[in-house]
Amino acid sequence: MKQYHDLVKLVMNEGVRKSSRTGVDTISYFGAFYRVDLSEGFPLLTTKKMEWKSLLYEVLWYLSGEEHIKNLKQHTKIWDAWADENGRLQTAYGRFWRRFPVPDKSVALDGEIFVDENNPFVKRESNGALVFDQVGWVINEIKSNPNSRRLVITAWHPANAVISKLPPCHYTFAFNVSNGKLNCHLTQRSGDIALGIPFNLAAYSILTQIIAQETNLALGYFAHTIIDAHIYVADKGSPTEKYDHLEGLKLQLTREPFPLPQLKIAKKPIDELQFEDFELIGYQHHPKIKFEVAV
Ligand code: UFP
Repeated sequence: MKQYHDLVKLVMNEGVRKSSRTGVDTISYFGAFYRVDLSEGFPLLTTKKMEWKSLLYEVLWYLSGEEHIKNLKQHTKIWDAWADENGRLQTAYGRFWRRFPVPDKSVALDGEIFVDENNPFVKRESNGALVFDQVGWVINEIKSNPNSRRLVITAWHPANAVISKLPPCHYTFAFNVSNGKLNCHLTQRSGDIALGIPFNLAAYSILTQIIAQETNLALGYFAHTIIDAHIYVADKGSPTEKYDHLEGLKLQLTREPFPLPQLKIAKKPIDELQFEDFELIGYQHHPKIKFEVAV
């Protein structure tokens, strides 16, 4: 995919070297943007092998609204390091997408606007908490008011972000309908170009296709803004050497992309979709490239 290769080159050539929380330096570029036309195929990178099954399980976990990884961890270990011994996670994207905490009328401040319990997307949970289903609301809005410019879903909860071990990286996204096509824009505060971004791109492309199918729209663009777009780097012979991503990315840039695969999704309501309902067709790819995660 040309856009990904251009992004890698941009960060390599224009980025500045900075230290990072992980102890591994990065080459960092502020404010990167690219977009891909989803009607041209499913943008799973072809210039390296992508383990797409774990990311599909992750998307379905987001849509489940769970704040724990008890079910997810049976299929992928990607979130194990961030959860506590009971499988609870402070970075539960889906928990905020599907069950965002809302102020209760009884405790609302004077003049505060709160969502009424009669709103079909508000639920009272068994522990008494009032929550709002952002995904359900946005789908309903896309169907009834497609020209809306308020089709926003957020995973950023300011008080949660203060205590979370890993506050959401891809923290807000918005839909847009133009010419009968569904577009999606993702804003990401921090993006690891070699490891994270290829997964984030594929995950939100799956999500956009799910929502397009649910709302009977054709596929439009996926657009992505990455506020701190970075490549992990380390000097040869330094203690962090194994975390260097530059050599692997340079190898990837020499590879010629294959035509994109297609993703087929069974025609089912969004909350009934399961792993088996997704079929990846025609995924041709170059060999895997090993990148170590700097935690
Ligand atoms: N990261 C991503 N995408 C993700 C995710 C993490 O690129 O979906 F969960 C990377 C970005 C960064 C690190 O390199 O993980 C998070 O570190 P920080 O919180 O310091 O930005």
